[in-house]
Amino acid sequence: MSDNRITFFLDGEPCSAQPGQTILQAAQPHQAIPHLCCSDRPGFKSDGNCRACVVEIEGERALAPSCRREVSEGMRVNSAGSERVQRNRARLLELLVSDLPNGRSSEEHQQLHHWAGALGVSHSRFPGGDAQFDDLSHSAIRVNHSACINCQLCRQACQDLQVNRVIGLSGRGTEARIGFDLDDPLGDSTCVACGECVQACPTGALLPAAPLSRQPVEQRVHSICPYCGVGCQLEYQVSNDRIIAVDGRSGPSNEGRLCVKGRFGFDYINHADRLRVPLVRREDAPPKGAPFDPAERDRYFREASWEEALERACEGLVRLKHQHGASALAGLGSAKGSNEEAYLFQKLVRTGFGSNNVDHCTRLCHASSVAALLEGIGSGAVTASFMQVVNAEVAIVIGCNPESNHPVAANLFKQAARNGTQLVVIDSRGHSLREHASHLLQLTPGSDVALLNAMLHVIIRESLYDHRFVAERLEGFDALQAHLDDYSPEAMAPLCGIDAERIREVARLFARAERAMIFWGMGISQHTHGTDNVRCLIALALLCGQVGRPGTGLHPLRGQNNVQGASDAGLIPMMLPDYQRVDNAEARARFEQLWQSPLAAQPGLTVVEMIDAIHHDQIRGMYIMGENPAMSDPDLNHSRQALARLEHLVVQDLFITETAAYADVILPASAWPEKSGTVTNTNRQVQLGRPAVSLPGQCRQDWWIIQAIAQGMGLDWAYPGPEAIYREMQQAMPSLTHIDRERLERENSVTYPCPTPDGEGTDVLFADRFPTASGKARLVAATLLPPDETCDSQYPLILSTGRLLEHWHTGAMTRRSRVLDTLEPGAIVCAHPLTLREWKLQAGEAVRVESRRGAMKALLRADEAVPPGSLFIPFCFAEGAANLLTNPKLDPFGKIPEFKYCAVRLAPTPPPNSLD
Ligand SMILES: Nc1nc2c(c(=O)[nH]1)N[C@H]1C(S)=C(S)[C@@H](COP(=O)(O)OP(=O)(O)OC[C@H]3O[C@@H](n4cnc5c(=O)[nH]c(N)nc54)[C@H](O)[C@@H]3O)O[C@H]1N2
Ligand SMILES: Nc1nc2c(c(=O)[nH]1)N[C@H]1C(S)=C(S)[C@@H](COP(=O)(O)OP(=O)(O)OC[C@H]3O[C@@H](n4cnc5c(=O)[nH]c(N)nc54)[C@H](O)[C@@H]3O)O[C@H]1N2
Ligand SMILES: [Mo]
Repeated sequence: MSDNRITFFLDGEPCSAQPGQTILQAAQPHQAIPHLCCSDRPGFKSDGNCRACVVEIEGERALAPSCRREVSEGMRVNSAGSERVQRNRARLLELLVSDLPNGRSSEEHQQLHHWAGALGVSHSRFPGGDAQFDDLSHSAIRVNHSACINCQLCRQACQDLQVNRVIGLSGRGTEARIGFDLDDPLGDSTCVACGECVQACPTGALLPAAPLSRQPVEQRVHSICPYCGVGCQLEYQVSNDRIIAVDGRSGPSNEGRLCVKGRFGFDYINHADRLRVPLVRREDAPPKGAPFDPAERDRYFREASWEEALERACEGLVRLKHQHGASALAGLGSAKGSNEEAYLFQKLVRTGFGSNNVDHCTRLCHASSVAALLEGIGSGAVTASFMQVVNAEVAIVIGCNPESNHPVAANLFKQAARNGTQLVVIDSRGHSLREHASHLLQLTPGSDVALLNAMLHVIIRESLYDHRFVAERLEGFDALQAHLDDYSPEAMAPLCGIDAERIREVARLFARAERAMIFWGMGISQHTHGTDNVRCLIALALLCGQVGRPGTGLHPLRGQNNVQGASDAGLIPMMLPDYQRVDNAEARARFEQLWQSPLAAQPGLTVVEMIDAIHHDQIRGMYIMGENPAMSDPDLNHSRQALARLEHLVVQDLFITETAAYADVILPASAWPEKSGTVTNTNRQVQLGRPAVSLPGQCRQDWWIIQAIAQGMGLDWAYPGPEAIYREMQQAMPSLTHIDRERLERENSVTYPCPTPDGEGTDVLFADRFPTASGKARLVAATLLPPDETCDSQYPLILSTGRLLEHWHTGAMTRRSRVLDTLEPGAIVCAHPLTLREWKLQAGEAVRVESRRGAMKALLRADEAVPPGSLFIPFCFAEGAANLLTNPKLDPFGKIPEFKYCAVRLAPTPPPNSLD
């Protein structure tokens, strides 16, 4: 690098630069040159049109924009040292400031204010603009066109970085200005409020609609987003112990980007509903299960000291264990907390409660994926990061909706598609990624095994599989080949609703690709045949040799910010940390030694099994941290009755959730921005979260509360903090080798497995062997099974449930975030316009949806993406809870319920005659 450096002169001083650098870049280490239209972030191009960065180049008459000109050997540049340059810059900034209210800039004008201040421009002498916020139509972002300098950074952020295509130029010449879609008000446009434009805007023309505070930023804290498994790195801007804004930081999985939740969804931590004091159920409270009205909290609960609350919490747990044995207790840990908390929680259940009755939301999520992956390739995590999509020729995106659920990963998919990756989207709903897809296969809900087996059939019949890979690295080929005989595309087409020729085309496309990946989500996993679905995907990738190289791989998009980490840490009833089976005596002995405690050999109960066990009086007491099963479990009437039946329930959360309403003791815990700890994202990246603000009221750290419960149950724990817990985890979990806390402090993110103390972790796994006994992967055949509950004349509509971009699961956090709640304020049922017509209903009308298990009410929304004959209901709204309807029947391997398919009807409108 040093060999070909060049020398130039900045205000007379010799400076060294790399060839190709702009003057602005080369000057950076020596002198900050004002600049607005040129971003410091990679991925942006500068048009050089703001001219705030002009410099004088000796030998040239006109001043030159330093962001556009490259340095050259011997070039003599005059910048801050030149009066002419400084005068010019100041005049330019004064002109820009003149458009602002009263001809003055303020903190909210961002870099413009900063540079105006630096050049001594306190106000403008030019006539001022009218400068109101001229577009207040959007609840997340306000627009002031008069502060806009047409620098185009917002357009680049929207179009190139996020690939959202909302911001463009409207008008011509000097009239040209940024516009949204067809020059619509922002609130009416297709904007998804990711706020990337706000982050890019240097002048405050685009700003958060309602900043939480106008005070100057006092502190900037680097951490991780608490929402999805992408694990975006971010910077909290803190003032007066409050988060006032959030910007993306350049982490490996987000490269500076965020989505609407990561940028605008943090005020939940300050919401009036936030628990601030421990609560205990009043002796004279209405019976559990009576409708709970949060406004009448004091009829149900009373405030207690920590001492009293903990004593009550532990007394109940100890008593039930004493009376009924260890198996009478169970715990649900959290994928929203840190690795350290998840590890402590499972250790508490295993060594304190004395059983393996510990689980978490992974059971409702990718449990079937993990079951199939462990069986097939010996490892449940992704084989490659989603960033590998840019190296793939073909990527199958099946049963997931990344634009709403992993938005920042979706942006990378869209960028890859723009650069030539063919995206094959396979989903029962019309898909938001479809505009970027080369193929959209809208299959019949629940028919993935039919479609995928037909693809496998083609690949084997046409000998398109990777013969060497099959011979050297796989077991079970002959059995699979024989099994697939009956699954020709012609035979499967009527079942899955995809044309036989189309099936052939996609099978050939995937098999012939040099590098191909498969991404999947809940549309695959949340079925009673979820494990079978994933077996087919594994077979597809393996047969074609699409694992172990860059641009290849199997990637179940993990959902919660820390569901990978919580699973790794052992929040699973059959697994100790790092997937050591509890019924493996050798593994157990190792943990008995480390924890100095006997361990139960019998696998524990899973989430939905626990609910049934409560009904059978097998489980009598529970400790639930950071989960909301009274909203997220299937068949809520059944699970809520179970929660009411518990003799003792301890809930540790941020709010009085629907679950906490059943509690005997409620412990006010720490929100993510208040804690220190590690989380592991979908890409196996272990990342460090840092506290930005202090705990409100009497809230305590989650790890501290878990430890206090452990002590109350007689365990001699004395962890001083998360660092000590992490050190113990490293002893227990080989996956964390070489990923020390100190290293994370420096690097923020390290991928596991990491083979050396300071080298990079391994992104693409299994180049040579699989972590199975034989080193080979196993192909497992899947037979066709219909969904557990199919439609009939009584219940003629298929119900599928899932998510909305703006809300998180049960809404506990996002419905308490102003911007997010305003964008999606209430319960909805989505149906195709044809379905509405058939049922003689109008969009906007309130309807009742009924299944064999329950009923709910919501407003109808017309949505052409939902197939006719189906309904889609997001499960985030308590007043219209989708899970009152869903079917709790489980996949036999993953023990995951069938959230994606059950039979319902709309009422009171009678079903049309055609369906009798
Ligand atoms: N905004 C937001 N983002 C989230 C979450 C959230 O609550 N809100 N939750 C996070 C969590 S924990 C998870 S697990 C992920 C989930 O992320 P996704 O897996 O994307 O979850 P779903 O919304 O449930 O969507 C699943 C997709 O499957 C499709 N589908 C339904 N049935 C079938 C079928 O039979 N076959 C096929 N092929 N497709 C089908 C649906 O149409 C939908 O597009 O999202 C994470 N991200
Ligand atoms: N119908 C239907 N149901 C589903 C699904 C579906 O697609 N359809 N998807 C399933 C899936 S994939 C999942 S992952 C589950 C999710 O189900 P849950 O995990 O039950 O849902 P969340 O709303 O994420 O619950 C998280 C809880 O943790 C609290 N919390 C947040 N941060 C912290 C913290 O730092 N400390 C503590 N102590 N508490 C905290 C929140 O207030 C909230 O109450 O839902 C499942 N249920
Ligand atoms: Mo999930």
